Amino acid sequence: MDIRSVSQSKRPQNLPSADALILSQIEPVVKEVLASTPFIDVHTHLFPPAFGKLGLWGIDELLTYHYLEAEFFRSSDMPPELYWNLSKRQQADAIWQLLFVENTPISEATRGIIAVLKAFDLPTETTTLEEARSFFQAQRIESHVPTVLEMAGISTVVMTNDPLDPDEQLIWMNGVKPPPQFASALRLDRILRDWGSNWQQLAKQGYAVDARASGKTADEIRRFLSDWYERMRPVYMAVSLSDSFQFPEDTIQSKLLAEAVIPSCREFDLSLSLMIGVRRQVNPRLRLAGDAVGRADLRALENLCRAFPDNRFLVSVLSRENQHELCVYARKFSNMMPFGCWWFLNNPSIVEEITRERIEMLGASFIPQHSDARVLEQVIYKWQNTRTILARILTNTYQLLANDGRGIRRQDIQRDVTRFFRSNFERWMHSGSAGSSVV
Ligand code: RAT
Ligand code: ZN
Repeated sequence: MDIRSVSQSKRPQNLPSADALILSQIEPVVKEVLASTPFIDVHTHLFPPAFGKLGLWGIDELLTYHYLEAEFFRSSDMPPELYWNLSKRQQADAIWQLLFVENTPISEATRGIIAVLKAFDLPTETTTLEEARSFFQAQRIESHVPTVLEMAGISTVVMTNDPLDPDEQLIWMNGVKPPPQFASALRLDRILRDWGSNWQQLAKQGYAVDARASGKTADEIRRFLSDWYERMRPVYMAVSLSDSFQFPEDTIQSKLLAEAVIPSCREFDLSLSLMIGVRRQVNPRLRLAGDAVGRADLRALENLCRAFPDNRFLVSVLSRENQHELCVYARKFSNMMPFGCWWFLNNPSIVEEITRERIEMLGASFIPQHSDARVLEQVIYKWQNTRTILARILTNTYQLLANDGRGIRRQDIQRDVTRFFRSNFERWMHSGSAGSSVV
């Protein structure tokens, strides 16, 4: 129906106003708004140039992404032990040869490589990687980073910052400050998931903690978090949790969460990001590619959101089977913000399903996606794919609404897209001083 074909004078009161888009205009406007709105990438593993070797970029890193290594081991006869003994360049060559030359790169992760090569006008069908290697070698990382962020349409990436990673610790201790495009996130996996192997690191740094997390341990972890808050100025704290995560329970993890991390988040007005459902190292031979997924019991999340109404939780769940429950909990607890289609979910068919479900249940009150990029240039294909899927979903959503009788204006679309990819996150960062670092 051409909504604008009804003239003003004859227009009954319940018809949409004259500045509404006609149905066929919705798709181009949605695409244009998605393309012109700079997004915030709320969870990545990227680092700015000042963090040196921690920041991964270029063709060899792209090809040895653990998503591709997992696919390589499916099609190769090479035992993982042999692969790990190769140099990075040899590994990249082996992956290129097997997944791109001897096979058609039809999986999501392999298509991503093709899209990145294409974005830089590099050959996508050669047998060797020489041209791509020369191109990346010729780039200066300081100017390459802003170019890539611009190509991906993102203004800011949130890093993953582990205060107990020895290499990263040194950088922060030396007073290196990330530029405003790189917001930090204080990652707590070593403390919350493996206290037994990590408490001594804190003890060596002068915090009065012990293996059983007794006595002053919780207070001392709060002192540790306060020191790292000052150093990193994070926009949130974060932890990934297994599918067996429970709260409350009689464990060190539960105690440290309730007595150290959650009170610290309140103290610094930071949200806590919970990424639930990963089963680490089901196949250790594959290293980073050896993690899997399990369905979690989201009553733990219910208990957290109810017990700590003054805390804010950003939540991503890895299992497809947990997605609907997550939406239901988001309707019950406004202190919880679902975000992203994480890791094994970041495939067009699943992103489409989850995002439609979230829109139907939550309107625009969630953060549809993050990239989880580990290698700089990945943001190009990951955000390209997100924009393509979102264009389809939003067009359909607005067309349904227009058919229901509500006129759709460009500013409605802009308001929703801004909310999804910027302001939901900015508002979630609240009034905390660090929030201002997200630009
Ligand atoms: O997606 C990934 O690269 C995973 O290996 C994990 O890093 C995950 O995203 C995480 O942050 O734990
Ligand atoms: Zn991640």
